[in-house]
Parts: sequence; structure tokens; C-alpha cells
Amino acid sequence: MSDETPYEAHSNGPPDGSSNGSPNGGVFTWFMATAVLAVLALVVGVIALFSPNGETSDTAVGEGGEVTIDVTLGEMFIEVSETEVPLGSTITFVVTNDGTMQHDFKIDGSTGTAMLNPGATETFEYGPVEGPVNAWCTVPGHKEAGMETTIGVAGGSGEKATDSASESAAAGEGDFAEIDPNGEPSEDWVPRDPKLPPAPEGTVHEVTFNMVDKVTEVAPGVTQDLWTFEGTTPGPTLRGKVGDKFIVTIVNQTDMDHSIDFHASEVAPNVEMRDIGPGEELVYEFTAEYAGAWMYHCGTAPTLHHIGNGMYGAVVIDPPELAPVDHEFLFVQSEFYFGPEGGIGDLTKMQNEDWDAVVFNGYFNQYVFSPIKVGVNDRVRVWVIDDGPSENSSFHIVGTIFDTTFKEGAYLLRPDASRGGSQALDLQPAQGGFVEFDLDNEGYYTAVTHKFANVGKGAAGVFVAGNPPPR
Ligand SMILES: [Cu+2]
Repeated sequence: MSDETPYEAHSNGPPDGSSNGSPNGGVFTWFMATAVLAVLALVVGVIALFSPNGETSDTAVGEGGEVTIDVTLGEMFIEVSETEVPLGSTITFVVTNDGTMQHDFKIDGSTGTAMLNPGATETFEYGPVEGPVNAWCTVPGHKEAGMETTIGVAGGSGEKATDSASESAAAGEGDFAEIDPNGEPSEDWVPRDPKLPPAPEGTVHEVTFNMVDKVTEVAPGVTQDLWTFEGTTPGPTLRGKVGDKFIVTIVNQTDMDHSIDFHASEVAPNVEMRDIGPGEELVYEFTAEYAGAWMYHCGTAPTLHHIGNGMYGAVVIDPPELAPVDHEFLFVQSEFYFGPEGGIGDLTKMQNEDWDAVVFNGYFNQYVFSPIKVGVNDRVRVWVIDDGPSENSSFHIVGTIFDTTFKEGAYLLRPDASRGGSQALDLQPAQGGFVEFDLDNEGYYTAVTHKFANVGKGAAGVFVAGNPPPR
């Protein structure tokens, strides 16, 4: 991975203010979506519970007959006008996407509609029906978020087919990538440079973030098909000073909806953070009014999946009169929830907070494999941001004490004979700050999150002070 600044590398796209014409007009903010999904899931579940079992539809005309079922797709649900059809019938599905983002409706994940834009309708025939019909939306994460339905068969014995389908799906999902505990990074692996360059000159920063899928090595023996900004997880880091303006053009080069949410900004979410579809662009402008270590992320529903599969990064806005140091580094902590080897992250694991890895800057034990060198008694600042999506951080370096800590916009501690020291910077997801320290003796100093269950899962790195003898 490259440590070049995005300013130089990706300033090719002059922002085009007229490119704001997303047809999606998504108004779901990331936090609203979560609540709405929960309610919808409940409603769908209750409706399913109270559907009268033996009642067949008016339009069902018996074995060999024809049934029309209206299907409505939305975030994140599938509504059907009939939940049961007679054995042997042929179903005409009339499928309408009533949502604000793309969806499809596919029986067993294969037969059905094309990917439908918001407002689109497509009709297809299916049959004769020989058993319960299971269908879902194949946009990654949407099935797990609730976009799944079953049409039962009247008089059939397969009313529990949903469960067997789920069981077989679950069996298939057991095929998760696993870290090789004694493994090493592959020969092609390039560690991400932890150095944080100073803010670039000027007060206006124009960058382009291409959203692309990228199969990426994230641990020894594990690659995942990450959703990314600019092909890296974390995405490019932006840095500036209070009052600087950022003009970020996002370009969606994937086949699904995405968006971006800069925590460093104050903007109308329904405008600047809205979903953009495949091939679309959006210009996100903001002025950084507050210093801090800020998260950015994709906010498209289900947001948990979009963050969990790689779409996040950091914005650093320097507080005024930041003290001079010899080295500045950036550590972004996040989790991975492995899907199949080479596949996308598993949303069910994300929902259960069942992470496989907790990492700094996107790779398991990254700076254990590629230690960070500093001089004895050099002054060091490490910026730390917890991008989650769900786990906290207690950033600690074995063998030193922080004499300066800055968290969420304020100094907690500055060098002063009247004050003590700090052992850990505690951060919840979407919080950030920095610590300052020096390493007094030649040697190896391990950085961790002191939630120790996560150290064995990859949240470790090593600072080497001076030239100590090999271990
Ligand atoms: Cu996304």
C-alpha cells in the first residue's frame, strides 16, 4: 500500500457541482436506518406469525392454476401479497422496488428480477411450484438485514422449509476464512506506512475518492473482498487545520450503492451523505470547524456491513499550536469479520459482535511483522482513531507512559510538574485522539489495545527504540 498523500495522487477530478443528480435520493441516515430496520423486521415477523395457516389466496386457482403475487422491496424488507400458494401452481411475480436504493428479488438467490433501480417494476413467472419458495435480495447484506421471504405451499408438508433453507445456508456459511496462527504475510504484502505526514499547504483540499472493490490480504492466510475508498482499508487519510475547506469527489465504481459520512463535517446528511448508485459521483464539501481525530465511513444501509467490510478512514484536524515532535504516526483500529476466503465480510458475525480480528491500519499484527523504528528519547505522537464498527480501544504502549493525551477535542493531560501520567487512551467506536511520549531506553516496546482478548486477534505492533540486539 502507498503512503502517498491523496492530495497529490488523486486530484485528477475537478469537483463537478452538477453531478449531484443521484436518482436514489436516499434519506436514510446511517443511524436512522438501524432503528427502522429493527422495527420493520419486527413488523414482518409479526405479520408472518399471524398469517392464517390454511387460508389460500383468492387468486390461487388450484393445482396447475395461476397465481399473481405482488412483491414490494424496500429498506430492508420484502412484502408479498400472498404467503401461500397451491401445490403445482404457476406464480407471476410483480416485483416493485419501493425503496431508495437498488434491490432485486431472486428465488434461491438465482431466478428472478434484474437489479431494480428505485421505483422500477419487473414481472417474471415461476412454476409449477413443487415446494416452498424461498427468495431474497442478493445485494450483499440485504438478506441478512431482513430482505428474505418464503411462499408456502397449501397442503404441503414443507412449511418449515424456511428453517431448512436457513440451516443449509448456515452450513454453507461455516466455510469462513481462518488466520494461519503460525503464518507470515505473503511475499507481495506491503505494510501500510504508519507515518502521518503534516497537513498539506493551503487551506482548500480537493481530493477524489474512488469507491472500488478490492480483494485484500488482511491477515496471514486470509484475503477478503473489501469495499474500499481508493482501494485501501482504511481509506486515504485527510489532514488539515481548523478552518480548512475539503472538497471530496466520491466516484462509485462498484455495482452497489455507497455513500460517505465525514464526522469532521456539519452538513445536511440527506444531501451530502446520500447514497450514490453504480457509476455515479457526488461532491461532498465541508469546512473543518473543529480540531480532532475524526472517523469517516460509508453510511449506506446496512451501515454495519459497509463499515465492517472496509469502508472507513480518518480525518485529522490539527489543534492550534500543536507541539513539535520528531515523529507522528496514525493508528486506525478496526475489526474484521471474515466471510469465506476471498469473499466479503459476514454480516451475521458483525451483528453478533463476533470478530475474527482486531487490527491497526488494516492488517493483523501489522507492526509486529513490520516494526516502527524511532530513536531513543525521540518525541513521538501517535494519533489513534477507533473506526470499529463495534469494538472499543484502550491504546497502550508497554514500557512507556504518555505525558500528553488529547481525546475528542480536548487535552486530558499535558506535561506539567503538577500532573501525573497516562497509561492508556480509551476510545469507543468513532472516537479519536492522540498520545505523546518518548522511549527512554533502547529496546522493543509493544503497542496494544489493553483489552487483551483482542491482542491475540491482531491488535498489536512494535516500536523499536534505537538499535537493540535482535530478540
Ligand atoms: Cu458502502
